Amino acid sequence: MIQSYTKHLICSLIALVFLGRLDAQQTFFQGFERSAGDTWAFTATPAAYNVPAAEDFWTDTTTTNSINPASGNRFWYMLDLENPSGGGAFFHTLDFQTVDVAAFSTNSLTFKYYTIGYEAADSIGYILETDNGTTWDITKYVDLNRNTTAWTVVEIAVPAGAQFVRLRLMAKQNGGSDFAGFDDVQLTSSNGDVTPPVVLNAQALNDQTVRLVFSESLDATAENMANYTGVAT
Ligand SMILES: [Ca+2]
Ligand SMILES: [Ca+2]
Ligand SMILES: [Ca+2]
Repeated sequence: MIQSYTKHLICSLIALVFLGRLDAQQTFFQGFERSAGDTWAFTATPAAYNVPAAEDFWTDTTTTNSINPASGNRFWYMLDLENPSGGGAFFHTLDFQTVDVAAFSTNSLTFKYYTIGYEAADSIGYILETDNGTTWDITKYVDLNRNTTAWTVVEIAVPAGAQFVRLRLMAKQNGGSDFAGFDDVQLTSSNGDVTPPVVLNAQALNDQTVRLVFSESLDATAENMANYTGVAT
């Protein structure tokens, strides 16, 4: 009876911890799909333009000749930004809505980008600010790869104790053969680590031993066989 009660109590506590973790999380996402799933609002400067006749693009769009969306049906597309169609020889920017993360201890901030043929004078990157102001410190600019030729994930480290997250994606570029895209901009804030380790690879070393590679570090208790026999005491 006592044992049964104890088991019930443990199960309840585990459920509470699990639910508590689910509650203690918020996510903002922008996939440029023009859908309800795009919860992280942004402002484009200059305003979006889409001029096929001049091959000048700073806009969300569907698949193009050079780049497909990283996810979904649309992404943010850039071609020949130094143009008379609304662009020019300056950084174009996407500023994402300020997010209050004061209630959370852990932030995961990621986006995907794609570049083809950017030269030294061209540039694509981002600035992260953690105040709730409106200015952007160019000395914080992070310059990214000019020729990824594939969608590439950028993971931005948000400093511990950050009260706000503001993200500015940026690009400047001239020429009709320099293509780029942004997609899947996401900020997930939580208390504690809510992302479980995922098995990335399994290798049979012999008929009794399998080596597993996980997506994140496991602590040393993963090697303690007692942890696999039931509820630890
Ligand atoms: Ca998308
Ligand atoms: Ca052009
Ligand atoms: Ca160029």
